[in-house]
Amino acid sequence: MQVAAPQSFRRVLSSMCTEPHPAARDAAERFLASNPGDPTTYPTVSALEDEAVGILGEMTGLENPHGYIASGGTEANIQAVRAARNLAEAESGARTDSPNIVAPESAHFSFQKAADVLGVELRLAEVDANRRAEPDAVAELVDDDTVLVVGIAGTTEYGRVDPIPTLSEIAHDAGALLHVDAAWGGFVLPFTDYEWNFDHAEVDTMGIDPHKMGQAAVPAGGFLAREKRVLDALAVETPYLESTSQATLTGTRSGAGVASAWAAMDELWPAGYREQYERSQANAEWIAERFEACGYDVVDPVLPLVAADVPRKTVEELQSLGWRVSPTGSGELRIVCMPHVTRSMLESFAADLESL
Ligand code: 0PR
Repeated sequence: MQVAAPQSFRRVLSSMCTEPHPAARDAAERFLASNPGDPTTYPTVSALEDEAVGILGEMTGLENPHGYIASGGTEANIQAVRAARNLAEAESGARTDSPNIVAPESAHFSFQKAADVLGVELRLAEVDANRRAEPDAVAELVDDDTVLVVGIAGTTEYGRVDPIPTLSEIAHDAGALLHVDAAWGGFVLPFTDYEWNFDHAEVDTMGIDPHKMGQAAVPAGGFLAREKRVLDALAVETPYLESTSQATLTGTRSGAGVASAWAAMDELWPAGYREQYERSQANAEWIAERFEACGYDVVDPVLPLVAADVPRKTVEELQSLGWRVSPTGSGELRIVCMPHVTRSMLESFAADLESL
């Protein structure tokens, strides 16, 4: 049987996946059958994982990072909630028996999954007119049972960066942890002036995904913790493996994802990622202007992600021309300027848009 041709990214505009870097593709293939979940049996991929976590630490201002290459942003978010819940439970007398987490309403839907599987209440705070977390609204929802406050560094729908230092203060004043979701933004934010990382604020945990702007193969997410005790709060004993404990959520993991994350970062950090950020940001600003020239309202692209208020009928027509564009919750057309989204691709998209 002939296997179907792989996905072409030629007209994909709303995805957060992209064409892996050739070095990442090659590394993924070489490590397809290895399992970093069993480091004594697969020491090579395990060593690559340690190095990959080290590079993620450099990117996020964390000298001594504790963490691992996860399956993606969803796993990192679940693990952040799980660690915070477990630590609160382990506090003397268990701090709460009805833990909650507080996130801006712009948070990715994976927090709903986390809350559901972990039996934690998810409280969503309204965002401000600029679509960023509003500290007062977050503070209002935080109470003695709050174990985690979430800030987003690059929101899924509009690429917004929350005021991380202020959110961190709110979290710590309440005895909670602060998690930053930089799943998408983490590979572009090092080249901006935003205060989003471990160095800028007392951040406890972070998700940052090599398989998004990092140009690694899927699946390659990143989970980082400032302190070892946070990762330890996730560990379970593994009696019949040579290694004695495991902090990851999944058991068998993709050696391909780990090796490709290492290879992409080894190749691209920092110069390659900086160039990519500059190219993507310029593309976002260019297409934003074209939308405006067509008379559509545009959400200013503070990171390489543009949303424009294009009527649903026009979006459907673009889709029928083969453009993969999906709307935001409020119905705006959304373009994520991933590495495969080139200027010539956007020119051809703009020509189609203008012809409608
Ligand atoms: N956090 C943020 C800020 C995200 O944007 C996403 C994914 C996640 C967490 C979850 O990451 P994983 O999907 O790796 O677990 N945001 C994209 C979205 O929901 C995911 C995506 C990617 C969707 C590619 C479609 C697609 O083609 O839109």
